[in-house]
Amino acid sequence: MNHLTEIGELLSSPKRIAITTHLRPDGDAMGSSLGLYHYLIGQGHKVKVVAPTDYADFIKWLPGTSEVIIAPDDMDHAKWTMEGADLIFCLDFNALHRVQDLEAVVRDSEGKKILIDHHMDPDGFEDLRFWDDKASSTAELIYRLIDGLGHLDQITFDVAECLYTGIMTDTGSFRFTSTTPAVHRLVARLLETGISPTAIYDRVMSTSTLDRLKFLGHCLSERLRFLPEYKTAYLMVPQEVFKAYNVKSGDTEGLVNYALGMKGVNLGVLMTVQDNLVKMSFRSRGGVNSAELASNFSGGGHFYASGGRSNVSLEDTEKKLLELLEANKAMLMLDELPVA
Ligand SMILES: [Mn+2]
Repeated sequence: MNHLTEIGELLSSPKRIAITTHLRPDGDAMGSSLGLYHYLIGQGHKVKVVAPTDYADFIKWLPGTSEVIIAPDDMDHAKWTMEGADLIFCLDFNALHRVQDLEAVVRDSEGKKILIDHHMDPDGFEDLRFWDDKASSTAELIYRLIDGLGHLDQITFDVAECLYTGIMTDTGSFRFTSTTPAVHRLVARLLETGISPTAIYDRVMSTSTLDRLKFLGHCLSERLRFLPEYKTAYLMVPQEVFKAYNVKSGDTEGLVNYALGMKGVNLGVLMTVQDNLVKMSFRSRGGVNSAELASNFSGGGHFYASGGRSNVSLEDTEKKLLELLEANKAMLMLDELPVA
């Protein structure tokens, strides 16, 4: 049940609005947040975007990025913004712990919480929602919201650059199964504002450093295992590898897709050690439900893309993963048509 009408009513008079998203914001988190920001500013609202943590340089060119409050750098400002907001838009996450240190201040704020998201099973902290787990991205939902409010003519160049970036990054450059005809139609509408797909792709994707490419080479040659009996490939990357190649956690972005990209693989898994936790990413195809697999590691997400974490060692996490593969062998070996 979505609340387009109620959201439209709330936005029909000027409001103080905070927009927030999940920690370590990705292209969709920042693209949807800043796209909504530019639209709401254009409607005469007072708007601030608050990111719970800093985000990668490859999205720091987005229009409006210099106005974003990064909570750990300016916690007081982040807190007043939440406390003084009439409305708090919560974008691209389904559970309030995803805003990390902002969790209490968002929960306790008297502002109405409006969830806009495409992850499975939101935990229900919000007052109003605009949610669809079949949407390619939260940026697509922002477009649909603007369209639903009858404001497609308000999609400016800045709004379009932000939303395009969100959709492009969350669809793996328009190749995931969520890339529907409707997505291409709305992207066509974004391109009509004059934005350049070539320039945006280059700013976001053509950003490798020599260290990062060598790190990738090491991971693929030394850290990749293929288990044809489970149609699974996985990468395990211990902390010392990050140090040896002088790379950061954000540099694992996209690594898991190499595992899924192998012929005969229905499930790709990446395990890295970060902040004394094993972080896990799952990517799947066919009938393999990554979110269900990730739920065994305190995680979840989408049918074909999800994440989890484990607080035992990398080796013990691997053991647990192997048991899980054995228990789900029937699902992993299926080659049926996509069900989501
Ligand atoms: Mn997203």
